[in-house]
Amino acid sequence: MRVEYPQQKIMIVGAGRTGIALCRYFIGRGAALTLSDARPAEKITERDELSRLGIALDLGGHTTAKFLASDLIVISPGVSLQLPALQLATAANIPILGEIEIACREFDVPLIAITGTNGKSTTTTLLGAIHSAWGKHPFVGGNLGTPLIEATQRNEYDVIVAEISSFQLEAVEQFHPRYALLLNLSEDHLDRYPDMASYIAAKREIFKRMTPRDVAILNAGDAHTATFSETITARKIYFSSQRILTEGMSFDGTSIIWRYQGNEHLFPVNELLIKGLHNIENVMAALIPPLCEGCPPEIAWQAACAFRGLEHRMNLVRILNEVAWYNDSKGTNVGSVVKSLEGLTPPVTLIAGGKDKGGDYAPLAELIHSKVRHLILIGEASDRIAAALGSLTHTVRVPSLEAAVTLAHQLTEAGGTVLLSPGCSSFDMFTSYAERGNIFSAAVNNLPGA
Ligand code: UMA
Ligand code: ADP
Repeated sequence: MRVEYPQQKIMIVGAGRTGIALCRYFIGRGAALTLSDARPAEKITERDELSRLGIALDLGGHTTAKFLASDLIVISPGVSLQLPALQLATAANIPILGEIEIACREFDVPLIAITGTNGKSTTTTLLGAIHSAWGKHPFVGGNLGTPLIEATQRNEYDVIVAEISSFQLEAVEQFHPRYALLLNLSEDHLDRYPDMASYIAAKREIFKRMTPRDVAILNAGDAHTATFSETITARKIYFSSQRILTEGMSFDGTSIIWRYQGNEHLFPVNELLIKGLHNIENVMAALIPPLCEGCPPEIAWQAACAFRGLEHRMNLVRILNEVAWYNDSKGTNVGSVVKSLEGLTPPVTLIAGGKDKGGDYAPLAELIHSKVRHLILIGEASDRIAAALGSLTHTVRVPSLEAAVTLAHQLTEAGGTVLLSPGCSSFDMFTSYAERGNIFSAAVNNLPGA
C-alpha cells in the first residue's frame, strides 16, 4: 500500500545507505525533506544529487532547531535515540521512527524478520535461497546490506526476508512480521546500550505486535530467550540443537528432525556444505517458515545443502606450510568467536581485537586456555582483551593487521591454525568487517609460498 506524506516536514537523520535510500523513497510522496548528518558536506558524495532533488541539507552536525521544526524524524540504524537533538525532539513530542517502520507500512506481502546476536546474515540468506528455489521472488536485505526501504520501490516481491538488528527495532510502532526468528542472544553492542537488559528489550520489540496468527521461531536452548518467551503472543515454534523436541525442529547428532502437525521429516546434515553446530541451528531456523507455508521439504533441503556460506565467516583463505588460515572477520562479538574456536582443533593462533563494544571477554577464557597457543591483539580493544585473557596464553600486541599476519606466520607451527576472529567491530581501523577481512586475506595470500 503506497503511503503519502503530504505537506509533512520530514527530517532524515544519517546519510549512509539507509538515509540515502530514505531520501529516494520520500521523493514524490508530498513531503518537504531535510537530510542531516554529523559528517561535513565534502564527505557526503551524493550531496549534489540530493540538492538537485530539492532536499535541504543539514551537514557537519545536527541542528536542533531544524529537528524541532519537523513533523516527523526518520532515523538510520546507526543513529542513537540518545543524540541530544533527538532527545529534545522526543521531549517536544515529535514522532521519531526508524526506517523499517516506514518500510513495513507499505508491505502487502508476508514479512519474515530475522534477528539474534549471531547467525542473522547466514539465516537470512538461507531463507532467501530456499524461497528462490521454491519459485518465489523474495526481497532479501535489511541489516544484511540493502536497506529494507528499497523493498518498497519494486512490485516484484512476493515475500520480504529481512535481517533486523536491535538498532533498527528501537523506533518502531507498527512493525509486525508474519514470522519472526530470534536465533540467540549474547552480549553485544554494549557501547550503544547501558546494559544487556536494554539490548534484549530492543530485540523483543520484534514480537510486540504479533498475534496468534503469526509465528515466533525461538531457540529452545537460549537462556535469555527463555526469560521472556512466555510473554510472546504469537504461536511459537522452537528449534533445538541440544535436545529432541516433540514438536518443532531438533538435531539428533546426525539428522535434523522436523516434527509438525503429526508429520515427521529427517534431513541428514552430512549433506550440508556449511559446517558447525551453529550453522545447523541457522539451517533449522531457516527451514521453519517455508516448511510451514507448504514448501516441499526436498526443495527446501536441496537449497540449504547448496548454500556455501557467506564471505568473512570462517572462510579458509589458504593452507601454507600445513597451517590453515581462516578469515572470520564477521566474528564481531565474543559469542561468535566462541563458536568459531569451538569448531577448531588446537593449536590455534588467534588474531583478535578492534573497536571495543564494552562487553565481557571472560566467556572466551576456557577456549583460550585449551586451544589458543598464541593470542595476537590489534586495535583499541587490545588492552581490555589483554587484561581479561593475556595471562592464559602467549599474548602479543601489534600495531596493524598486516603485522599480525606476519607474526602469526612466524609463530604458528605446522598442523596449527591461524584464525582472524576479532570479537570486536572494525571501525577503529577499517571501514567495515568486509574491508578488514579482505585486507587479512590479501596479507595471507602475499605470504611467501612454501
Ligand atoms: N550519523 C549521524 N549521526 C549519528 C550517527 C551516525 O549523522 O549520531 C551518520 C554517519 O555520519 C553516517 C550515517 O549516519 O553518514 C550512517 O548511518 P548508519 O550507521 O545507520 O549506516 P547505514 O549506511 O545506513 O547502514 C545501516 C546499518 N548500519 C548500522 O546499523 C550501524 C547497516 O548495518 C545496514 O546494513 C544498513 O543500514 C542497511 O540496512 C551494518 C552494521 O554494522 C552492517 N549493523 C550492526 C551489526 O550488524 O552488528 C547492527
Ligand atoms: P550476524 O549477521 O548475526 O552477524 P552471521 O551469519 O554473519 O551473523 O555470522 C557471523 C558469525 O557469527 C559467524 O562467523 C559465526 O562465528 C557466528 N555465528 C553464526 N551463526 C551463529 C549461531 N547460530 N550461533 C552463534 N554464533 C553464530
